[in-house]
Amino acid sequence: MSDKSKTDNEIDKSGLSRRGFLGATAVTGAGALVGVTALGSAVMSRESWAAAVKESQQNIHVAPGELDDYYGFWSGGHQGEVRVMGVPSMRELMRIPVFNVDSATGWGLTNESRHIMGESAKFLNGDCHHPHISMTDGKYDGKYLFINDKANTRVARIRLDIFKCDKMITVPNCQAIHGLRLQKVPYTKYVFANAEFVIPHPNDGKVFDLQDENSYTMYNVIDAEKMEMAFQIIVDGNLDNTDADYTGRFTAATCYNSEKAYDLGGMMRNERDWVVVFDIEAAEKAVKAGKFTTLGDSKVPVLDGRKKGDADSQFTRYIPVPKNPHGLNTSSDGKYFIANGKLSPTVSMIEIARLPDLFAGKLKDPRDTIAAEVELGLGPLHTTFDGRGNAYTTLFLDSQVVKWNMAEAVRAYNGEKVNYIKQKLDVHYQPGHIHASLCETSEADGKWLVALCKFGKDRFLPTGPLHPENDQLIDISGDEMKLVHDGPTYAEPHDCIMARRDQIKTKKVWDRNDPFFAPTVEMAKKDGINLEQDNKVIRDGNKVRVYMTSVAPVYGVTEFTVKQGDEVTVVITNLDMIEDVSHGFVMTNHGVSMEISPQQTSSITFIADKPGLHWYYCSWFCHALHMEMVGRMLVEPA
Ligand code: CUK
Ligand code: CUA
Ligand code: CA
Repeated sequence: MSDKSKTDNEIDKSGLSRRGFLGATAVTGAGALVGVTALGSAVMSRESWAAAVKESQQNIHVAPGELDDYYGFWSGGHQGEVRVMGVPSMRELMRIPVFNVDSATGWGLTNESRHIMGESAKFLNGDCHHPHISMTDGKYDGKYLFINDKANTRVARIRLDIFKCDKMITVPNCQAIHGLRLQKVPYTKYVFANAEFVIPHPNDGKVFDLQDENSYTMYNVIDAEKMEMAFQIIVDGNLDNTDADYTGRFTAATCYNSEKAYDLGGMMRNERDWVVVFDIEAAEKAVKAGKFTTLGDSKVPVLDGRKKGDADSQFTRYIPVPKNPHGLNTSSDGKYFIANGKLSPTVSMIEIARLPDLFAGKLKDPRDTIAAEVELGLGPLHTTFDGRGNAYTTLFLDSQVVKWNMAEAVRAYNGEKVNYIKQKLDVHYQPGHIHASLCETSEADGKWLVALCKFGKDRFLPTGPLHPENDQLIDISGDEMKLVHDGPTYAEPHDCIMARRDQIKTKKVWDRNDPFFAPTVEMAKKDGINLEQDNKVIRDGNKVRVYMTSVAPVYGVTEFTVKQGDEVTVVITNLDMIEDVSHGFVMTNHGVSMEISPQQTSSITFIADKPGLHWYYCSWFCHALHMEMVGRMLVEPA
């Protein structure tokens, strides 16, 4: 860290010895990282917190009949879904299954969802981290939400008019999509997705050496509308998190394993790793000019963004920053890419206005783009913004959120005596991501902040060895941050995003022409079926298609007969027009369940492998006679 940053600020007062811990010698192993944590040394008891926040509770009480001001979209982590929350009430409004299998809606079971998941429907798990809403002119346009799957190297898109996933792609030639962000300006043409792990190319079992020049990972650029790969850029090192700027030209990504090491000690060897900056316009031009290669069977254009000796590629620059940096956040004023130091108590502010000169070869040293290296505390992971010039950074090891002023931090770095640290707030405990309302748009409004804490020990009723995480809501509308709510969450919302409620416009009833179930409509057409009227069984060898309507509280077909071993597809069209009258379809003892909301068509395929009478029933309580909404499948022995 720079000596320049050692000014007379609050950090110094609160004791540098503890803070110096990670400076040079900290790398004795992961145990040390958690060892010094504040887990056992919370400054206030749970009870005293409760008393302290009582008065600010008024702000978050959303009374019966009132609506929240913000939609929050929470990643469900390795549970695989997206959760929709109301903010500030922190009430869960809905869940959107994405990379998981969902028993209620039939996601992963229905033909419509499996069609969207494609080949990857064979995976029953996912690990999502980064939900982001599409933008136009740097503001949320409410069209889509995108999210990564680290576990199976996928990216999914959710339509925000129906709150359903409508596209999913597997990123080729890569392992583990982690960081994900969207182009902000002029609109979300691209999704930027970091493949985290370095792998050999081709990965065919002949080479296992990560130092080999054909071992690398790639920055992935996806066409957001088509949900197809646009191009890939090979990088040095690995990739962690990413973000885009407000000019539309640059993106940046953190690398923690510049060492290309296999193990913990190796990955912590270098005092500095780097931020890779991508010139997306230059990359686009190269692709258009056909100056790319491809890998194996894949047709995706691949650009080489690695250094050759000292020479930079035309698409990339590598800016050294300390040490195993993690979060990468673009300040909402558009001025900085901020890399969060993790193993360094600093964040590095990269001045975006200096990047054109860096790419033009006008700067001697890539480090000349650093506006400040700001000392904040132990374990900075992610940073967010209030639109008033302040940034908020999570300190994982200190279990704190630190509020700091960006302009003052730059002045302090340049030698002025300014106290850029505004406040440190204890959170409970070990915060990772942090998100302020509208913070990744030019409309950051500085009202609410959510700190997603990895440990919730002692904040909630005990639930056995597996504890919930703790998402804490913090009021940042005043000069001081005030903690107002503890929200237990299931494994594991790495990240969340908040949009004003007027920015999300949903449908109340399905449109019959919705592309979500278009393949099923197409199939019905081939069978000569009018989905809005017909109740018919079509036999096609050992394939049986049962078409039925539903109107509360009856199915259009209440009995059908098949032969043992037949492949049965049940297609149901819910003719109810009334908002909120969803039906379900469950075939008992067949692992079959699905949702059919008003005006929706849903279908599911299974093998009728057991002779006998099998009841099917409606699973959503739709009517006073919901229990009576049943039917029978009669299976004749083979
Ligand atoms: S990562 Cu989890 S705390 Cu996947 Cu965005 Cu930083
Ligand atoms: Cu239809 Cu319950
Ligand atoms: Ca490293």
